[in-house]
Amino acid sequence: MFAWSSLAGERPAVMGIVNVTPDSFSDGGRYLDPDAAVAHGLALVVAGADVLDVGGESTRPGAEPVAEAEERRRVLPVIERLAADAGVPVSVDTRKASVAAAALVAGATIVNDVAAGTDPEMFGVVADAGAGLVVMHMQGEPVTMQQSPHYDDVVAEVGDFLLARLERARSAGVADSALCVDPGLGFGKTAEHNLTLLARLRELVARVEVPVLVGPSRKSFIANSLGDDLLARDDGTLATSVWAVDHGARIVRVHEVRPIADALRLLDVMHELDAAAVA
Ligand code: PMM
Repeated sequence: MFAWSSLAGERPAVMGIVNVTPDSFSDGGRYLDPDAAVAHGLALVVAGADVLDVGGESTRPGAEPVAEAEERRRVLPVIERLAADAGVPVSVDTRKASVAAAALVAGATIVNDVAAGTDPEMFGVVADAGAGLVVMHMQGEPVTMQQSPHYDDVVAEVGDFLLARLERARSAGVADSALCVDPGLGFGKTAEHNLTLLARLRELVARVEVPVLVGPSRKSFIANSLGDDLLARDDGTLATSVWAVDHGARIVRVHEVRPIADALRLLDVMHELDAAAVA
């Protein structure tokens, strides 16, 4: 039985991204070869990743869906080897219950579902395997989600959605300790919506009562504030990751693990000193 509390205990956890895709927006094509993907995953663990997230379908804005057989072909060999050798839990980033089921057999212990159980079999597959689950918010579909995202109150609406999907996951038999939610930065949201979700993250954390994961890594809302080059996107990823953890997030999903893991360790030390000074 996977439980999020087992990942890093009191410490926030870093989820390292292993995209086995030709077209992800920041690392598409780099790790399409299984050997390269496995080597990258192992390097992320050395850099401080507490969990690895392996995905075979890009969900960047405008991305076309990937056929099931192709998605399996991309992720299964990588998951099998990382589950055997990485020494940390492996998660599969998929919207398809059949891919999730095969990945769980191959050794994954978490399903990261950016479609939050839109596939009607998904939550049952997770429950049967005793796997962990990330339930993420998305408005629309990757192909069209950035065309004109609209919310009256983005924090309230994302929270309502996540609570409803959590209820469905529980009804399907997923244990409370296996549940985690994600506001879905960049998934059907303007730059302002993403920044508002981060600014008011504590409200979401207080409402959902399960660990919150955030994925700011290299997303365009960062470029919107800091300018569009990869270095600025990594700087912004660091700032938003530290902010998110300081405002209640338990897990951050990132491409460049070492600076984030280091920054979060330092943040922890400062919080301990702060608590000791107050006591
Ligand atoms: N972002 C991407 C893909 N999967 N999963 C979760 N839970 N949260 C995210 O923010 C998220 C995700 C975007 O693509 P990437 O893999 O290139 O970062």
